[in-house]
Amino acid sequence: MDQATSKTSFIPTLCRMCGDRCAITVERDSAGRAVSVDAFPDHPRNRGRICNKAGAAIDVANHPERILKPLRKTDVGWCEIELQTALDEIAERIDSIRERHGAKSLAVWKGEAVGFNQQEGYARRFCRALGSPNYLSNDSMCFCGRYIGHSLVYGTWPQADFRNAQCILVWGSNPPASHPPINYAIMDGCANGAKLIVVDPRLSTIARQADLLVAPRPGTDGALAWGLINTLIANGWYDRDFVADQTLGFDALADYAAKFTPAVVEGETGVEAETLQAMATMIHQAAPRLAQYVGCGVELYDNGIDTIRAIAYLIGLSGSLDVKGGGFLPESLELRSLMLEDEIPLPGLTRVDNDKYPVLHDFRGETQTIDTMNAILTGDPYPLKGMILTGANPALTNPNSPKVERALAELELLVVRELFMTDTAELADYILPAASFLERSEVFCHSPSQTVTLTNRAFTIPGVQDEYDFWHDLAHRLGHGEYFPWQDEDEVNAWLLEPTGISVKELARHPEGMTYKPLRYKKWSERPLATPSGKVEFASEYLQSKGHSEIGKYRPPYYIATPEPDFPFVLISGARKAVYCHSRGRNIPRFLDILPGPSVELHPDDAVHLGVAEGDRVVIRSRNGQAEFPVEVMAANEIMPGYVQATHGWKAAANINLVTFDDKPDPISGFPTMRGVPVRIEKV
Ligand SMILES: Nc1nc2c(c(=O)[nH]1)N[C@H]1C(S)=C(S)[C@@H](COP(=O)(O)OP(=O)(O)OC[C@H]3O[C@@H](n4cnc5c(=O)[nH]c(N)nc54)[C@H](O)[C@@H]3O)O[C@H]1N2
Ligand SMILES: Nc1nc2c(c(=O)[nH]1)N[C@H]1C(S)=C(S)[C@@H](COP(=O)(O)OP(=O)(O)OC[C@H]3O[C@@H](n4cnc5c(=O)[nH]c(N)nc54)[C@H](O)[C@@H]3O)O[C@H]1N2
Ligand code: SF4
Ligand SMILES: [Mo]
Repeated sequence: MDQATSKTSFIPTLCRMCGDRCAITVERDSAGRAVSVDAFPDHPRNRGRICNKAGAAIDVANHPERILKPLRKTDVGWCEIELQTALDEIAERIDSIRERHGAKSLAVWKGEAVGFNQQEGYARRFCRALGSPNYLSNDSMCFCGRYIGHSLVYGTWPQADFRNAQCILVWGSNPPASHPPINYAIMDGCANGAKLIVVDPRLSTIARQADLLVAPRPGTDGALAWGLINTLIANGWYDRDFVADQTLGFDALADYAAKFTPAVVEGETGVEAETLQAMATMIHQAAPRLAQYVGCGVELYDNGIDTIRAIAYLIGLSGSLDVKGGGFLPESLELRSLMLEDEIPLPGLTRVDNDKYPVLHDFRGETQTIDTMNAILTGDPYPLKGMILTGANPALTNPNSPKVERALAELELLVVRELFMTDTAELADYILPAASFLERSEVFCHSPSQTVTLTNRAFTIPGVQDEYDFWHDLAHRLGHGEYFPWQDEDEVNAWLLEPTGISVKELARHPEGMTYKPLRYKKWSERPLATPSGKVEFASEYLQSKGHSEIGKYRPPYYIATPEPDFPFVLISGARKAVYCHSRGRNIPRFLDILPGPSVELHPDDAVHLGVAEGDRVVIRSRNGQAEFPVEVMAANEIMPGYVQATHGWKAAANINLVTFDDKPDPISGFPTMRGVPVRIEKV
């Protein structure tokens, strides 16, 4: 490692062991090695707290299994090659594919490890410069379901102001495991007097803290939300002035909601009338200080977007849009954009998912990865031949893993940028060593606090490229150098910041983050929202024009609508465990000490019926495939009978995505059915 100095130094930066980007300080020893991580004391994101994943950034960066040289696949296995040779060969092969099949036959895929902001911006920029509409990412099954659901109603996703709330309502999220800084804010809110309602069919960590725990049948949250809407409207417990002045479609909403009587809600969700009433009362008493957060628990069902829309309506009805303690509408910093959408419009190009999800395309400008696998295998609507993939491991994280592996193996060229040899990297023609987050620098905005922070390189490794250097070098080889004119990431940072009046130097002096705009509320009273009408859209003409329902109507999830008698259990997959981020971290000893292996969570009565005890192995089988897990027998109140939970990210037979569905998508977003999967459980 370079940058050796004669003494120890401390570098403030933001953690990227998960997407939350808490402020940390990295200690670097006199040899230039990163040796420890601590919390940075006062950044609004984490306020001096970090989770136990942060320290392992060092283990990742210094890991003996890290890939430090480019690898080319040959008939006799992997062979190390020089970086310049690898880039030359890759450029040549991309050129050849482009000549034969057109630029659209090439795709770029960014994964969760390089998601949001600048690193994602480079990948999108490169794809655009190449002239391909096929930018892909993990976001076509993560987060943008929630983003789209809320944006259809409010033009963006309102950010819950937990610390100032009087009622905090969490749907399908377990922040102590998944988003520790959100958990800190929720706990602060509760300490300030807020009541906490958690909606989760499992007794998650946050559910244990709840003042009111609501446990609907998985996938039925939409019916619960409509029951709440009905109760609020029937009692007159909604903000009449806000609704009259700022919203469209209230009558349609009220009409549809009237069907969701307490009896109907109980029949559909299993939630009793008193609980529904208690929930509505707590919302009413706290309004407008209702801070609502929706997690990915409700997203990966085939009714996800409409469920999220129904839940989102509660913000507008309770008048909590953009008020203190409610759903805040952050203002952004006018950074330059890396996207190239205006410069290179790509008219007339169909995406490889056959333009099946125009709403996903309009809101996120990306192709659905699930359909991309089909397109690679069938050549329909056109051949997809080459892919560059960075920061993702879809062979374990996308549904129907065997198909994903077949499709990626079918490509004429697959380039994977990685830190480690993964199941996806194994399928590549070239593996390029990627810099970890400690080896790069970017400008990062934390929108709920409206602060901007510069992340700092703690060290670099010769021959290991950061994301920018890679896209830059490849673009120059392919004749698109004009779009990557900056020498390095420092120059990119300066270019991005230029219109803001904040300089890199100034930003570097503020590792605690700089407030770029003071927080202001009720901005809807001054200017239109970013919806087509400028109003809150309970009913969306836009969505209707795309062939979907104008309001977020409830449809039962797949497993209720289409029972599969041979598969009597229902699988919920993917509940986050505190240490592992998706498929990462299984090579980190300190994580394995905390959680040594996979498990499937089972109700004790189900364990008795199946004749299995803690630690016994079971096969989880769906009509799609099977996986094998050791049993974890839960307490009777921790999971519902008939439902099982297994977290994704484990390899080989314990890969739960051998079982999940890629063929029952949400019709609006194309999100796959990773929860609510009918399965059979058999003792091994
Ligand atoms: N440690 C760790 N942290 C992570 C990640 C990780 O892999 N590991 N991944 C990151 C990413 S990319 C994401 S998207 C986030 C996700 O983070 P969250 O959105 O907080 O998701 P989870 O923590 O999985 O919690 C989902 C909860 O939803 C519940 N659930 C399942 N089905 C339903 C349902 O039908 N209705 C309701 N109401 N609840 C349901 C589950 O029981 C579970 O408790 O986490 C991020 N943070
Ligand atoms: N069954 C089921 N499956 C799921 C989910 C679920 O709930 N249930 N959740 C889904 C969700 S929400 C998401 S976001 C996806 C995530 O799925 P992926 O995007 O595939 O995320 P990871 O598995 O974390 O893969 C990240 C890869 O990037 C590598 N990496 C780490 N740091 C860097 C870096 O700095 N640069 C580069 N180039 N590479 C790096 C890691 O070694 C790792 O192999 O999984 C989804 N899969
Ligand atoms: S929650 Fe933990 S892993 Fe995620 S950014 Fe914060 S410290 Fe890092
Ligand atoms: Mo995600």
